[in-house]
Amino acid sequence: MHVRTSNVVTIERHILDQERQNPEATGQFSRLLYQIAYASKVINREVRRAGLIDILGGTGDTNVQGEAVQKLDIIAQETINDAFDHIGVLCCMTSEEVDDIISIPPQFDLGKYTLAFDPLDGSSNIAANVNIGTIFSVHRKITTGREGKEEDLLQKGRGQVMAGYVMYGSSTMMVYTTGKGVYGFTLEPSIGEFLLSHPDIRIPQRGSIFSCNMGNYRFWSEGVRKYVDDLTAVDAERGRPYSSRYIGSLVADFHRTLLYGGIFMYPMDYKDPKKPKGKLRMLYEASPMAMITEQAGGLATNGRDNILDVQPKSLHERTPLFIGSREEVAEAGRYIEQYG
Ligand code: P6P
Repeated sequence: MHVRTSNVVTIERHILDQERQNPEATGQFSRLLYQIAYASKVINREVRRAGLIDILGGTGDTNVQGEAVQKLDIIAQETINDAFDHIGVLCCMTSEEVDDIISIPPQFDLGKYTLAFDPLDGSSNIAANVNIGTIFSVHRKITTGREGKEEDLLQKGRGQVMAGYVMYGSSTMMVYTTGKGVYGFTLEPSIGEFLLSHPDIRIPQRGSIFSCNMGNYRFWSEGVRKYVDDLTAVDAERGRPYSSRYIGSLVADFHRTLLYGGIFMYPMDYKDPKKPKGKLRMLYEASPMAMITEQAGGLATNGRDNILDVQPKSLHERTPLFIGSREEVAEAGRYIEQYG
């Protein structure tokens, strides 16, 4: 049956509709989103082929996090870098895969936005065919002069003008917000278009699932342990015990939390003295996911402060993360306030 195209909203049509509603739109957001959609289609193709051609397995290199780098990480990094460096919208970028600030090559025009991205989060799961993802965060340039500086990247999450992720899984989805609600698009591979599938994502105020790596339980603070003990108590009246779901890929665990509700936690743990603030990174993991969550009616904290109000001090800094339904994240905060 032929579907009338007037009922189908492609991401391009959605972006144009958003632009029409925003009189001072300059088209720079549109170009950013087009390129994100383009880059994610290229990465999607490589991810899907990973099982078929020999690009699985590490490069033998390690990234700034000291983590083994999978070849797909490099492909994703280069795909995003090459999709954005020439479009005249960005003044600089930062990526999980690159130690220092990424400047725009001199032959290209400079723009008034910055891009922070994790090109392929969860890549350690690639060989197991687990959902992985690209996470992105956009801020306006705040310093004088044409070149982007670290200060333009080290902004509080509340200043983001766009945040989103692409999840490569049973279907490939893009979820993003520009501060006017959260929209989900599903890739229709037969036509290579992202089609609007979730027009207004809202997270339940309370859920019934908690998501964290229980293997770290003994390394968490007393407050976090007491909260997890509460979630796993036998107390039907309070909806306990919660179900536990954890796949170890932030985009997959977050996406489920956003749609079903509940809480995702990566607390600080005392297991690794090199990571006193937990494992997840502020600029291109916690901050964009926090904007999406708040736009969907949820909450994200570091256990004490709203993630969006924390001033980042370095490009690859880590942060504890409690994110999801407002009621659970607030509950976790009360246990941490009372017990540390
Ligand atoms: P752990 C993947 O390596 C990642 O950065 C996130 O995608 C994920 O949430 C987390 O690490 C999983 O960490 O310590 O539970 O394996």
